[in-house]
Amino acid sequence: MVFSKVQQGLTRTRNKIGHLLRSLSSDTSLEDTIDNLEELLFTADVGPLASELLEKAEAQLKSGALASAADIPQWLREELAQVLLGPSGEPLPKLNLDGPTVILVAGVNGAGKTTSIAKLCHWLSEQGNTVMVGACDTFRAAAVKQLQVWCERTGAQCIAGQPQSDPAAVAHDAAQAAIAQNIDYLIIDTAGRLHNQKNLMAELNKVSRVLDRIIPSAPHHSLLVIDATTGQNAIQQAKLFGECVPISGIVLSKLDGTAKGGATLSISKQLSLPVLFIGLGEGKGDLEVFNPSQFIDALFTPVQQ
Ligand SMILES: Nc1nc2c(ncn2[C@@H]2O[C@H](COP(=O)(O)OP(=O)(O)OP(=O)(O)O)[C@@H](O)[C@H]2O)c(=O)[nH]1
Ligand SMILES: [Mg+2]
Repeated sequence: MVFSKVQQGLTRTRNKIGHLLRSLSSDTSLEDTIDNLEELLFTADVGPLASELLEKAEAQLKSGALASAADIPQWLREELAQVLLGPSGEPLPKLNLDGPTVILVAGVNGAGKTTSIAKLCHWLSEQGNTVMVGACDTFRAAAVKQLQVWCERTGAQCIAGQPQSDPAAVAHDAAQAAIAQNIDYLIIDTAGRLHNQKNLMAELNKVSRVLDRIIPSAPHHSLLVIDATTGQNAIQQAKLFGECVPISGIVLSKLDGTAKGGATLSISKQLSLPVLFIGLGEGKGDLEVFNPSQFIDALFTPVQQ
């Protein structure tokens, strides 16, 4: 059931690389095989990982460690499984046993932060947790409203300030409210765009420091939402955000809207960060805990014609 949802979400990526995968198994000459593998890896947008895998395949075919082209698909699956980093255990463990566990959510504008927060509210409350959200994107007028609507739909409480108010002040109020009401998880929405990037990063840092002052070691999880359609640009974004808050995991949104699902592979490898969740649509239920082997199985499942 869940598996088919991931499969379905990856339809575009599977469509794009499926025929290449099949042509791999039917090739005979070494040259053709390497050529096709190269096309496949670049089409799948796996980034710098492509050259690494290609060199390895070539060496193994030449040495005989890989007997024939027909062995390549299985070999590729195994190689990719080693590259993908998923959550080790629970994706968002309750790290504060005496009070709210705080999740800070960051990312560039339009990445899917607010939608992913709605999905996380749904996911966490389905597991029996109480959830509160701090509307710290006070920069964009409509942002608070959007979050409030989602909170109504998911049953989470929303703490908001006045338009244009200091996001750190909202974070402060939200943290105090979460303690007072003995909430299990407090999720902090943040702005994706400010007047300039320096301000954005400074603000994120300030929100994070305020949270830590009120709730020990908060934020306990700092998630970076990456739009899967941005491909390799995501690496640069993650580095920038990582400089002001230590990112603990990635939420990869919009995998359903891209044929570049392969970018996932290089994102977790290049950042050495786990992908904790994947977003597969715009509804509150369109979020899955990232499972690398399930993801690879889905990627290698041909689209039924
Ligand atoms: N298809 C699809 N669309 C998504 C997904 N996640 C988010 N979106 C859409 O992407 C758009 C932007 O999402 P938001 O959640 O508003 O993004 P944001 O990062 O909060 O944006 P800002 O607040 O402007 O920084 C919306 O139209 C969402 O419906 C997903 O997993 N799949
Ligand atoms: Mg938003």
